[in-house]
Amino acid sequence: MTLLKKWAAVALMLSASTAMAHEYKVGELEIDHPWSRALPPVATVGVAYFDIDNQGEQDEVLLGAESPVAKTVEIHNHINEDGVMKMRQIDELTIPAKGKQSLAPGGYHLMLMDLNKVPAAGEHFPLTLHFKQAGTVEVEVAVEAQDDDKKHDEHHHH
Ligand SMILES: [Cu+2]
Repeated sequence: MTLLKKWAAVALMLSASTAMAHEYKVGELEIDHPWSRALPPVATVGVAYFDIDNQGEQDEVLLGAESPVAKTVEIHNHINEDGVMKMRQIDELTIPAKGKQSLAPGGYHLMLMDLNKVPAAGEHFPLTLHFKQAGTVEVEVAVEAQDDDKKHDEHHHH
């Protein structure tokens, strides 16, 4: 009985440390630290960012995504059009063989359209990713409070 309890405790610790690492593996892919910025309660769209590491010998392709917090999820890129940064929807995103792809502010990102729930800082929400080879994987997106730069800016406005 005591031994069983010990094992249960170990299992619990292992799952807790896995959650903290916040990294997901599917096939040859490693998806690292999915995150999103906290949004104002009136927000209608959101974003999700993460890094994808492709350890495989073949290019991988992100085909799409979905989340219960949004009506649809689009893959977006930022492009410079006549000196103005604009977001543009793309059909798919390639992660080169033995390479990496970053979804980050100012570049590729997942756009959560028509939010039916605005996730607050400190919360997590599920996001399902569809890959051409590796198939489907569900990740948890961590909603982070506004970054230090933003806080810094707000401070200056006062
Ligand atoms: Cu976008």
